[in-house]
Amino acid sequence: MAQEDPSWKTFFEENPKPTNFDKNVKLIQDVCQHAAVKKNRVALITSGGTTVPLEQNTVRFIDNFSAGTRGSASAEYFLDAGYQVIFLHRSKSLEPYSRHLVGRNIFDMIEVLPDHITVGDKHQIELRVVAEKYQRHKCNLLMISFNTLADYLWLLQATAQKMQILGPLALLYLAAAVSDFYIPTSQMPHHKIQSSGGPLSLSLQLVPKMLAPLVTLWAPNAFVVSFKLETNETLLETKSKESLLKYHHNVVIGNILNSRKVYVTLVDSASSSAEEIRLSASDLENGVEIESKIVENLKIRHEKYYANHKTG
Ligand code: PAZ
Repeated sequence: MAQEDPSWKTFFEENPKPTNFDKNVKLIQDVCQHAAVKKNRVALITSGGTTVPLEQNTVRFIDNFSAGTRGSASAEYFLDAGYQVIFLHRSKSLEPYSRHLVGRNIFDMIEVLPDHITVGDKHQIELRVVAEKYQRHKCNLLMISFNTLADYLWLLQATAQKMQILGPLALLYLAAAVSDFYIPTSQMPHHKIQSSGGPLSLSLQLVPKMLAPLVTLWAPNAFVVSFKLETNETLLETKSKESLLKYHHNVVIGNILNSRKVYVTLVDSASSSAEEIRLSASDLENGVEIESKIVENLKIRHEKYYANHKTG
């Protein structure tokens, strides 16, 4: 009997590519080829939540809580650490550098003078700090956006495949909150669901686990870091370890929904117990972000991984 396609292949057969896919993949390919020649490290950071449309002409969709805080902050720290960054993010979620201005009214920060406008005195220093960092790093930052789960998975697959050329110089940091459930395109109504049809029942399919082909086929030599989100702390370490055992990648970072900004655990295949990163009271007072510590930790792990790959 002929072997059936694995479910991840079927997913890509059944769900069309996003618009601008080829153009975005070309941009990603250029970054990877250039970095491979220069032997630069490249981090793919995925960030924000995926939507699950209920209709093909989408009026309604299922979404999740993720704002892209983790991904956008981490992108800045990876850039500071010397990485080139591909920032694969949910459209309109937080982005590196501009995140510092979210919720602020730009018109309250500028002064309008007779022949030009300028930044008001009160905001000069804070804007200068962020603007200088942005100017310094923007040539090493490629931002690609997605909306739906299918858009995200198409772009994830293509980016991982293009990063293969980088071997162990590639680091994948999968912080996006990706839906586990979806409605295949063939089962979605074409037009807006009408309330005249009565109460709505939805039947969602399981999304195939893409970490398996990612680790074994798409980017087999990359350093892969996944995130595990739980709401029940007692499950966190077990679930993180299970994920590592199942997919054989490099690090799983566990976090709890309500404490994710101050506490994470890292598990890897080499150590039997989890390493904790927790912000102290003085870190919080000084505005230290947990992502700075996560990236510092991963940079060291990635350096070791790269050195081992080269020698052996
Ligand atoms: O985007 P955010 O900063 O609000 O949240 C970050 C996060 C909790 C989505 C991330 O740290 C994470 O755990 N991502 C993986 C989620 C999962 O699919 O298990």
